[in-house]
Amino acid sequence: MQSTELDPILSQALGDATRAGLKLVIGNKNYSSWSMRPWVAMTAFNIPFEEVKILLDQPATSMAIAEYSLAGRVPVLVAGETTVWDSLAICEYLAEQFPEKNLWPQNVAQRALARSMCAEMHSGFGDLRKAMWMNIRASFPGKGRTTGAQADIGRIGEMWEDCLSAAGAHQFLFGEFSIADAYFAPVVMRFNTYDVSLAPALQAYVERVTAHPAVAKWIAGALQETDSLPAYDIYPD
Ligand SMILES: N[C@@H](CCC(=O)N[C@@H](CS)C(=O)NCC(=O)O)C(=O)O
Repeated sequence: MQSTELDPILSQALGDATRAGLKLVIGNKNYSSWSMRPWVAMTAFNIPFEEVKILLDQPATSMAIAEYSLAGRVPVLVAGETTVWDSLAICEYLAEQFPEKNLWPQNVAQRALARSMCAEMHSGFGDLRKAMWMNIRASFPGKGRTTGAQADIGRIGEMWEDCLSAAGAHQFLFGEFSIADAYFAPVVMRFNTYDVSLAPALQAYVERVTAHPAVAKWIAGALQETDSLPAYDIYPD
């Protein structure tokens, strides 16, 4: 009789995360762009986790986050004794723990590019993030187009265009959905909210990401939330 044995390295990697049980601490789905990234990645790749939501900008927010991470920010991933904070570190941890799921592109050059794009997103685009904050429920057409935000939109569009012309018009940035798409999903949300006009191929990508089941699930969660942060609900003149 033939026995089925798991590859020991794969089995150990799989074991660590699943045995521990994963808990992802996030902020409000409507506003927390950093929380959206690992949540979408985990959901897209069918990585089971318990969701813990902490409402942002409340008197008790800092204390509630401090129970999980002294960095004072969400998202935080708790895997047994291991705590991982910061969206990018969480995505890297998940990619390592679930190597068979290919959260990053499989090709080494594409993986380097995907990582560079996520790192640029993580440390950059401050003007876009400041002038065009994420608010999934809102509609702010034409708002926030500061010079800096427009430059950020242009740079993001260029990167997407390069990826999509290499991957194919109907694909995600690196073909299959990857961490890179999860990482740019909050930008897609902003492009929807602020009605950013894009070249047809980029608009089609925005629609593809918006319709991805994991992204659609996050949006549905944001639409169901009843808590609101008034400071982010009205765009000042
Ligand atoms: N670079 C961090 C940024 C995390 C961040 O700024 N999170 C915001 C919510 S989206 C937060 O926790 N704010 C805490 C607060 O408002 O008290 C990451 O990538 O995780």
